[in-house]
Amino acid sequence: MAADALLERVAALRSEIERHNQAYYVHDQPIIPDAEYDRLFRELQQLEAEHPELSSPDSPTQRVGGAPLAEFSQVTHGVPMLSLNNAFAEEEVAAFDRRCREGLGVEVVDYAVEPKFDGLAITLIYENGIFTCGATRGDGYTGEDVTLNLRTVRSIPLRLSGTAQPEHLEVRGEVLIFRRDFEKLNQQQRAAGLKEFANPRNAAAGSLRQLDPKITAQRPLRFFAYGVAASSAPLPETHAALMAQLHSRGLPVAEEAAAVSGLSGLLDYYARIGAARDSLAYDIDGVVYKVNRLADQQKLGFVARAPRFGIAHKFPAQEALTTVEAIEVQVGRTGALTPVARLAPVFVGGVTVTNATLHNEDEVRRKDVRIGDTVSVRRAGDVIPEVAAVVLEKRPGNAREFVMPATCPVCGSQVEKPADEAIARCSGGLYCPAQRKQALLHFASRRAMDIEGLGDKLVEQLVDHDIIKTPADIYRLDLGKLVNLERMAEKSAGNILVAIVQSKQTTLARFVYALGIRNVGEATAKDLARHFGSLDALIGAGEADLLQVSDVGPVVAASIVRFFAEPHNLEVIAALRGAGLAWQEGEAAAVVSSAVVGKTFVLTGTLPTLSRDQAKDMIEALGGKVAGSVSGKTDYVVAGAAAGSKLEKAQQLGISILDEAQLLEMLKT
Ligand code: 9MJ
Repeated sequence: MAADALLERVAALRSEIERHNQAYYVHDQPIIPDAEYDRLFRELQQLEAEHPELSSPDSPTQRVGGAPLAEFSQVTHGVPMLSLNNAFAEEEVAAFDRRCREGLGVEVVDYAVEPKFDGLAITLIYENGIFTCGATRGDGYTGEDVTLNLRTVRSIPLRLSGTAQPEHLEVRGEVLIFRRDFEKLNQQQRAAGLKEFANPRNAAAGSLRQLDPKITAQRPLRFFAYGVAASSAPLPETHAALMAQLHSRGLPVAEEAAAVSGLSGLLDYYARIGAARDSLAYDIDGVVYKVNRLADQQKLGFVARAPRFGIAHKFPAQEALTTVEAIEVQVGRTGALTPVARLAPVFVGGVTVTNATLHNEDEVRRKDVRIGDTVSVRRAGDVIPEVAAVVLEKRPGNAREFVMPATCPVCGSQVEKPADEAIARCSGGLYCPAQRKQALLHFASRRAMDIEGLGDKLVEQLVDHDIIKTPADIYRLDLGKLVNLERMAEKSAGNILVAIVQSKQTTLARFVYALGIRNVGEATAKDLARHFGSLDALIGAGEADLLQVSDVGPVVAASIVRFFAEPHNLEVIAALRGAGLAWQEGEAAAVVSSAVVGKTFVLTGTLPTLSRDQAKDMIEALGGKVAGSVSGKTDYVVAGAAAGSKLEKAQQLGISILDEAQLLEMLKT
């Protein structure tokens, strides 16, 4: 490349990359996909590597610089980094507003209001628009020089945008981690066998105080500006205008910031942000009110160590310390066993919390929560409270470890936990009261036993009134038991009873599917029925036998064996057979030979005579498979009227397309 062209390209790449940083971090509106950004970045890196004479400290490639530090040096803040006073109750806010009104001699004060970021306060110094120094708050007067770490934070511009830059500008703001990035970071920590962070704030603090900037560079830190401590250029008239100016210079500011008037404006804002709190991308612990006119701020001045012109109105804490009195196990609808910490009652996030989920056994081990421990409990909005971390220093000598029970605390069936899964489950699917409603609904569903009318509401009532405990009880229902239920006319009760009787004549495949064995869906149930021919052969099958069935792998085989090993389940099956459920049994099916064996079909559009379920049943009965979407694995697409994108895709992929007549013809051969 000619020297001029090279210079031009490097400059273009630098400004292009900074533009995308801005779009992404400051305006929250990425313009190009991440991959394209990475490509530009790599191109710039390569040009700079080939031409070291072009390197420049404000190039976006220079965010991660040199070697780790031995320690941070101290920085004395030119203007102290004071914190705001806190208000918790409305009266305290009213008192603040009164002081402002009296201090300024006005009836109504105009305020700038903004979220209170729950991160770490920092200060950034820009000289002629170039980022030169960044420091933590420390004790407010002296902090630590974390410039190298802050250079790695992509939402902090290394060079401010716009033309006229003040010679000296000192920006104040907060470094934090977005909640979704925090979840990802903890997943990575977990995968690497490292300790997880208790919350985004701790993660941000730990990341900012790394002596090796390369580590900080891997952490998803963000920055938001909320003030200016010093500027060599004149400032705008109001705080709101000042924030807009920082934004135009490329610094991220809170989108939720607003301007309001008087006490009612403050309290409305508090309520509005409080309601939106859980949907924000980051944690906040309150809102901040500042007198909007900067001249008025000056006039009000400071008391002790805090400005008089502003106050932080805090939300109720979302984390609090308490003790674990017991760890019990709850059984969910699907049989999942969840350890739950029973806590000494504690007030968190505006409510009293007495339980917190521990998710699963691995989580209990990872967090090392023991009975008797002091823990910090976290609650975010409507989310179930969880144990965030253990305070190890407070662990009593007699703290006890949690042991997952070997049998279900609800029904006594064996608990199963496949080695590669985190969740332990009750294996008494057909019998366990905790799983009853779910099991019954599945049993009666259309593609299982197909009992029309036995839906949510009815199952709910039948179980709650103790009329039905297991699917076998369905076949003991009579008119007398049904008509006493809410909203159950004699006619519909009659219809349901007819549907129940009709369901007795079924197929082995439907019956196996209806049992609700974990990992056994409709297709597997069909394969099992075809392979074993009879229920007893299936019940007696060992894992090795099951692995012979097409598409049955070790996980499915293990869950089938466990299901039939549970005596409670066998009792229910015996009762169902006793109730007269019947299906055609036979020898293990000989390998069927038909034109559709092993072929994958996709159905689309409306066929002239067959319903979609009918076509599916026919194809599957003859050994074909029916898939939901068209892919390279599709052999045939059966298209009816108003077929849409699936047909188009099939045409693109050159897949054979059949109409109903051709399908029927094929099924015959
Ligand atoms: C936070 N933490 O969000 C201030 N803050 O202003 C906001 N903190 C502050 N303003 C003066 N939004 C001192 C501290």
